[in-house]
Amino acid sequence: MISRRKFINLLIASFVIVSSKETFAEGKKIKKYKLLANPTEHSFSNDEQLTKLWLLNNSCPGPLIIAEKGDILEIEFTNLLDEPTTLHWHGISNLNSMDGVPYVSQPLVETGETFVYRFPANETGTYWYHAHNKAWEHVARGLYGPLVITSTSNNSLGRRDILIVADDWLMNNNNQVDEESFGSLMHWSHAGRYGNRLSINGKFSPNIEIPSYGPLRLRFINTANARILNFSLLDNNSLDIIAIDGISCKPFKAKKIILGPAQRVDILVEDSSQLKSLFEVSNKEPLKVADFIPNDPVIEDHLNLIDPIIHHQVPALINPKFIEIHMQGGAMGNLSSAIFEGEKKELRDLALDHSKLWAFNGNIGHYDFQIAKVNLGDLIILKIWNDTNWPHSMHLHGQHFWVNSKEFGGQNRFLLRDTYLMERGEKAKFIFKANNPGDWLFHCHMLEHHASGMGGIISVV
Ligand SMILES: [Cu+2]
Repeated sequence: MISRRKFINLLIASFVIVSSKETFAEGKKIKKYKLLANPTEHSFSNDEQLTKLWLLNNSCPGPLIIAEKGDILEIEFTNLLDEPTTLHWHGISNLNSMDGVPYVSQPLVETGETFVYRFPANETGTYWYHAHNKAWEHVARGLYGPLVITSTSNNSLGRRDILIVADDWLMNNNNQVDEESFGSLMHWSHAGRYGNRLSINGKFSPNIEIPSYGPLRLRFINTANARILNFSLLDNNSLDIIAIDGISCKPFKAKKIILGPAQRVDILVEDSSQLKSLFEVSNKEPLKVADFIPNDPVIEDHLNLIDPIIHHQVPALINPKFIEIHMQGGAMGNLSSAIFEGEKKELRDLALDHSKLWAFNGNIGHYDFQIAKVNLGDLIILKIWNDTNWPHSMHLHGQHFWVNSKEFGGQNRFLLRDTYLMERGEKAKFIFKANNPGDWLFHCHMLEHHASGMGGIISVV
């Protein structure tokens, strides 16, 4: 029988980095990691049977990758799965060749092969990495992990700076990932693959050790395929949001933390002695998903929990280039036909013959579908209309964008995001300077929607 203390220690240990090394080149620190993908068994809770997953370094979530702003990250990825895959570094304004999108920026990493990702850690914040081939299956089987870039003054990670990595699993009665429903047209045409178990940091209902008093930073990451998560910490208490999708923002208060798939929110808790439990509050009945267990704070704890805020400004809208994106399709939608592989086809045939259900501007999207081509340095406004009956978590690779967000209730506020949760029927403008050259994917992060047509390329040349 495992003791409670040991269990808590294991939980903390699940984020210990097993294979990081540091070297120096050209005055920069190079943080080196090795990630190995392979099938393995995982324990979500002590009293349930082991679950077969595909994991990185046998860890669920995958190991925490940390760098300080200004470092170079070098990650040697080896694929020991029976299927090819790649890794994408979500939210990083990356070099295009390191972005990890198969067919676009790199070849698939085949079974037994190794690919070295090497890129600069330019911005502090909460990011994550995940498989990008057949992501609707590979991410659902566990191929993802957290990535945090800290400022040099922030060294309380793991003590006063704590990750909350949430995932939604569709499990069968044997506590195994439900494989039969992979590729289900029902999921693909509706909200995506919704699960029936919620894990926090790879555990069902874990205890999370926190200092018994004093300030605390919590970094939430939604790694679910499709489920929108709503978290609350305390009854009737407002939360102090300090960063969105990695980027420090002008702090603001919110009643709950809303996270579309792939989104991140960091909050600051003034006094950790107030924290008791974490609740998921999408439904009428709040679901308790974790307990916070106080522990004596380490005496040398540093309290620099907020990275220096860089005051990003919405760029002046001089000579913007507009790109219109009309999103259609899915169940109860208004898409009757669309162009697929150069041919116009009825939606019914697209669904039954090709599992395609969603379109941008009348085109079924894919890795080779170019939405637009823009010039380096252009000011871009994506005018997006979610003309479907479903919410969508829209992600742009390669750069963040400004959006007048409706996500946190009350007043709209301009946020710098890499993923924006659009309500059904919503029209939004994503504003960004096209400063990062390359072919960048723009897609829905409800991973089933992307697989069935909701994705394309914006080329910056
Ligand atoms: Cu979607």
